[in-house]
Amino acid sequence: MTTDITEIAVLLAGKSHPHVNERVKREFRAIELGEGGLAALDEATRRSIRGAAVMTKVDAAFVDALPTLEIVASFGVGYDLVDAKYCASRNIMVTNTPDVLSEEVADTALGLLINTVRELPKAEAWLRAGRWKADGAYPLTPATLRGRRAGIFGLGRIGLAIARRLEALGLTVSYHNRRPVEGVGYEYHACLKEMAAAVDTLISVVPGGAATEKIVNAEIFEALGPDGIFINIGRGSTVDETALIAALSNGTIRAAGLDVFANEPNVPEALLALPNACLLPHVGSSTRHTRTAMADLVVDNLASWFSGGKAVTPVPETAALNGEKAP
Ligand code: NAP
Ligand code: 8YV
Repeated sequence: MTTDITEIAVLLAGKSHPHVNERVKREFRAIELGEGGLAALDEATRRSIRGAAVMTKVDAAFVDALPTLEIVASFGVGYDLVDAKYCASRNIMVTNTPDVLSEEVADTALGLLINTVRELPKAEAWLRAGRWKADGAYPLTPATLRGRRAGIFGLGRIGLAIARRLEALGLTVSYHNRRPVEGVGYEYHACLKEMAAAVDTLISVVPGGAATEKIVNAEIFEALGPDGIFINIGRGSTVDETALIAALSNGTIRAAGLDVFANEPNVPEALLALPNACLLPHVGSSTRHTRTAMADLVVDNLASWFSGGKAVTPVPETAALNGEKAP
């Protein structure tokens, strides 16, 4: 018997990308989650839901409320909001959107690095405020990319794309992961603090979650030192923001460029007030091109799971479930 996948109930949870919504509505029986959340759905509807396209927290309570759930397709490569271990324990597949955004996010990381080091947003503000005419040239920047030694914290898909760009700019590159990456020539540091001490430019692109919570802390900023530049394009939860604000205020490090924050969209007033912090509103992947590719991958995962029993991009925690479902 072949299943007509347009009859399968798929939940749209969170502020999904419009292309996810359009495709899910066209290809499945879409159920939109209103402001009342899962509690507002009647029992029969909850019990019918077999898939979920999410951009929201998926915890044990969410999973337990949907007894026939088979797959959670999460928008974004980082899936720290999804309890993937719990899903695995319930035989529920979890997918994310890797690769399709790596080059875009790496571009943003490089833009953020250059803006931080060369103060380009502040130089543009100087021009727009009429100060070029009134006061003369923008002051020479104390920092330069010339001669910088970069350390990448999280040399994965995006980290590697950043490393290639840094090489092209003439920076030396080293990295820290829990394990060295095979076939990569960059110097490996087994310890984050050791790497921070060996470089002057620390670029973090590590996932969020318990293992990395506030892992970039006062000790790391001390090690990075007074000419240190810190860039975070990974997750805000990985940084002790209070320690970062102190390090930027008292000259422990020179400057920081941040695309991600601990409690988005709230950015601490103390960070906003710092002239040596270059701040972006989590725009790493945010082009129409890349967000559409991410949206397609969310729905392709659902379609592939329900038509062929195999997800396209399962997360490691649930990879063993792939192909185990009868189509
Ligand atoms: P990835 O390929 O899985 O790379 C993650 C890297 O981090 C791996 O090399 C991993 O190596 C390392 N790592 C993980 N946990 C670690 C730990 N506890 N200590 C040390 N190293 C650790 O992921 P990706 O596709 O490059 O994406 C990385 C992250 O970027 C995402 O999870 C997301 O949070 C963030 N992101 C942000 C934006 C944005 O808009 N700003 C956009 C996309 C992604 P080991 O496993 O060997 O440790
Ligand atoms: C997205 C991201 O901005 O993929 C990720 O992990 O952080 C970004 O690409 C986010 O997932 C959704 O807004």
